[in-house]
Amino acid sequence: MNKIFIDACQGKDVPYSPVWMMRQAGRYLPEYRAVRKDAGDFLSLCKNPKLASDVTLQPIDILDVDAAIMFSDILVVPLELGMKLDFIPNVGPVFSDPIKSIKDIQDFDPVKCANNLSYVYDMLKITRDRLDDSKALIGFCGAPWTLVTYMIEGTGSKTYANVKKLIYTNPEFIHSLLKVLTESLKLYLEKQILSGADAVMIFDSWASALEKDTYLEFGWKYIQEISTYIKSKYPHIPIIAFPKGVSGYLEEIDGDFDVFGVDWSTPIDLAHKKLGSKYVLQGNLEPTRLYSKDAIKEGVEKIKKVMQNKRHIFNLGHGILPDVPVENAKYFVKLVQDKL
Ligand code: 1CP
Repeated sequence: MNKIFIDACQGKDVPYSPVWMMRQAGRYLPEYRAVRKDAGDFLSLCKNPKLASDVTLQPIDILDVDAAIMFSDILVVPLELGMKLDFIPNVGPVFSDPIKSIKDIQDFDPVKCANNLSYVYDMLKITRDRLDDSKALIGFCGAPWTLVTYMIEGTGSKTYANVKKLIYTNPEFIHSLLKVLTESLKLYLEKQILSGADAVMIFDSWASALEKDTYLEFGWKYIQEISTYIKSKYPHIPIIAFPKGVSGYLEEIDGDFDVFGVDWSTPIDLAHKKLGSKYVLQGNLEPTRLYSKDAIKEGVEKIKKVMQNKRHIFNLGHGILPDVPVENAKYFVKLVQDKL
């Protein structure tokens, strides 16, 4: 059966722009909070294929979105390269032993890392079996640059001072780390595809932390390398790239991918003008609009006016926030699907 999401990724005509939300399986859903409690903690949930599959499917059952995104986190890759990771409630991810020098990465092995992530592949296999044929299953990874920020800063950062200091004082070291990650991510996405992912997305959430030329060299270049590898082997699998915060130089964004994820700070008409003929666009409702139905309606109409249901996938411009009313998330999905 045709999946409207995959058709849209491939630029085909579809009855409406398919819709899903970044972080759609998450804390705003009481059903998610219940399963996470059963699992014990966030990482145990990620490592439990059956429970991770259950939460992957929750937004399909509750919201009727057009695609499920596998439940996991971008940081399982550094975890399986051998770093110690904790998710601390109300704080977020913490690497207690962040990377400081080349000797900290000597034992990183991309093949071992990709093999260690078998719990993700098991979850994808179960989920693809359980998911209706009309719905797509999205796999994902974090981009090398965004992963490096966590691996060096140890946690989320406001200034990225440690990692940026290394970019300007020891660029070879940062490139060595980016290269190990790039090799790991190629194999990781490939194994996700072989386990049932119908499309894959690369999240570069902290692209905006770098100035343009530095981002192109330390960030975008590695996304291009991963996309080219995947496209050359799996040309039918759509790739979504989401470099967040690059609106000042959209015309320099180029690569072997199908869909460009537009973040909420990028005007959709600007993205449409600069990239709309080259890539299908995904996005970009401002996530806090989900607090108000009027704001949702106004935001959706603005986007529809520019995109005209062509070469477009509806999504938020970043992740859904934990205190958004489920009712409003449902309203957003139904409004886009013309099912109100
Ligand atoms: O308490 C909890 O239950 C943990 C909250 C949580 C959840 C639900 C985290 C911790 N990760 C996730 C799941 C997750 N993370 C998904 C699941 C699929 C879905 O979208 O439904 C995805 C795709 C991610 C990706 C992710 N993790 C990104 C990239 C996307 C983005 O939002 O920018 C990033 C930067 C992370 C790191 C991370 N993991 C968790 C948190 C709180 C964070 C961000 C911390 C920070 O702001 O630095």
